[in-house]
Amino acid sequence: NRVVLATSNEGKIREFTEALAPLGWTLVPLPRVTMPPEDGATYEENAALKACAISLQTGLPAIADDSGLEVTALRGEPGVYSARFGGRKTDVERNVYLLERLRDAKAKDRSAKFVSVIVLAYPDGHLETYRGEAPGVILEGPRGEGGFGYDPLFVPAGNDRSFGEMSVEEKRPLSHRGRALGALLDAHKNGPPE
Ligand code: ITT
Repeated sequence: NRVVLATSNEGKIREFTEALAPLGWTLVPLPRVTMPPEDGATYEENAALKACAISLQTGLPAIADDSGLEVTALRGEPGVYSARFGGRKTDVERNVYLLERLRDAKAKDRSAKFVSVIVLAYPDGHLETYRGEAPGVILEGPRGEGGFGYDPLFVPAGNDRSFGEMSVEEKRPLSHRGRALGALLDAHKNGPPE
């Protein structure tokens, strides 16, 4: 029941590890393998690219997540390009850039949504795909030290704290990844992947 976690993003690793614990799968860290370029046009394509490549190279089932933030006033940017928004290298630089873009656009609409697509790929080529979304708003400035990526700027709908102010456990039921993982957990209640 070994499954490779096909991500090198520390924040995702923390969230997957916490959420998948009840399944009792042994999560294998991403070995030193060649990750394919993420050149798909959709989260689904990119998640499948990552999960399939790792499953084929390791001979084990592999789970990958492709995700992004879609900002209404920026017509859905950065979307699938969230990890390299504006060519900025770090989370903090991308957060600063996002705030600049919203200021330049004189955006009154601060609404946005996070999207996560999780693909579980098997060495025989079989794929399972799960999608989750989280609507919310973008703050005027960062709040909180937790989470990763755009978390300090994002307040999920119906809440008053940002993802950056929440623990992994608090973020999960409200987040895109937590929702996609919920569907995966439901589908695997009766045992691990073979
Ligand atoms: P892997 O491909 O190794 O999984 P990555 O960070 O490159 O890692 P993505 O291509 O899916 O992953 O990029 C998604 C980006 O969207 C991520 O780097 C964050 O900037 C942002 N993001 C996704 N989910 C997020 C979350 O829950 N909280 C904050 N930012 C998130």
